[in-house]
Amino acid sequence: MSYQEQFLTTALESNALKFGSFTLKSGRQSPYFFNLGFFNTGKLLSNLASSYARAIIDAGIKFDVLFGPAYKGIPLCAITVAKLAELDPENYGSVGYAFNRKEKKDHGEGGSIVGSGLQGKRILIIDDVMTAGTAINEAFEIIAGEKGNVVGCIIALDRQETTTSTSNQSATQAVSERYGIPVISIVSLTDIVSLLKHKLTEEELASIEKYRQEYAPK
Ligand code: OMP
Repeated sequence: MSYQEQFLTTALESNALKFGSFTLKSGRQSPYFFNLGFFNTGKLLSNLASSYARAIIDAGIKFDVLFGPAYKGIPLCAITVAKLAELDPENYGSVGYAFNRKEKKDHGEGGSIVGSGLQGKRILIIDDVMTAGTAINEAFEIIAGEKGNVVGCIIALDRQETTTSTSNQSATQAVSERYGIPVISIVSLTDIVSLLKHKLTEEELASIEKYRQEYAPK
């Protein structure tokens, strides 16, 4: 079984991937929802970290710091950087990790970044899901403020949706083009449909197809 299939099977079993009717941050009404918060045990987190690490290693991206935007990115950068060091110590053993505080601290060391410094470093952003690309743009602003250099993004799920109804690019393609960087994912909506085809009902597949026609790049 590929790591993508393993990841999706675990997502289904843990209820991280659900089918029904969900209102997204963008206001869209989606027939499926992916909640990475359901990877909430040591075993599930280890599986999640392996999937992120495998996707990063496969893409061959070279970077100095893995940055996880608060709050959801915080455990993601920590578990993934540890797994990268375990799977490929030669190439990734010295990679750092960092995350931002939502509230600025005015005592101790101060500042809003915890972990490795970002200045002058090659940064890979790690996040959960990309729909319209709003969340990831905030991460770019934080890193630019710290004078870091973003060299890529890794997400768990690329929903392959456009940012606007008239756009002919998905949000990940738009981010990739805007910043001139690769945006990689463990899985995409295409993978959900192809790898879970036999585990989904006809109805679920039909509603995903309908949704896709509405929000996929034209
Ligand atoms: P964008 O900021 O529009 O790219 O949406 C991404 C964010 O939406 C994620 O960081 C989540 O907070 C949330 N989300 C999910 O977690 N899973 C989904 O399947 C869909 C969304 C969403 O609301 O679009």
